[in-house]
Amino acid sequence: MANNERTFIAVKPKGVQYGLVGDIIKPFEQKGFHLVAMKLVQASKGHLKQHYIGPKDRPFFPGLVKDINSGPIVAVVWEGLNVVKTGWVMLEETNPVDSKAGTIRGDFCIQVGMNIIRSSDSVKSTEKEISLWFKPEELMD
Ligand code: FUP
Repeated sequence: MANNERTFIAVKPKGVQYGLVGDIIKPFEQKGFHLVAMKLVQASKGHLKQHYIGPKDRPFFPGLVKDINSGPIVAVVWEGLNVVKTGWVMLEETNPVDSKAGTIRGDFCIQVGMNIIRSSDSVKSTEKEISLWFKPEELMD
């Protein structure tokens, strides 16, 4: 069991603009995960293209990059047992229409293009995402 598993989450610009940062961070703190790093950052389009490699050929990709480039995001790293999978359960489905009430996307958003939060979906992708957004010295033990 890896108690030091880490995940990367990002509150997207709309979540920051609508004052939802506290509501999105709180469930992770309450759950008992450890905060390892957090910052408000304006992502460049180049940086976002490196981050979103999976959907880069999808029709919604230009709109996705434009949206996340439209203002600062809050980038956060959490650590704890099974945090990647548990984080996904707490967020719920990519499309909020499929997300249950009581989850972050189930409670705070309606449209897939405005789903207010991003989370790593595997232990492998989380390592890449954390190193893309944070320098090693920004991560606390
Ligand atoms: P997720 O891993 O939940 O961020 O979801 P994906 O990697 O599948 O999609 C990345 C982002 O693209 C989602 F957060 C929302 C956006 N998206 C759309 O805007 N339209 C779609 O049809 C699918 C995804």
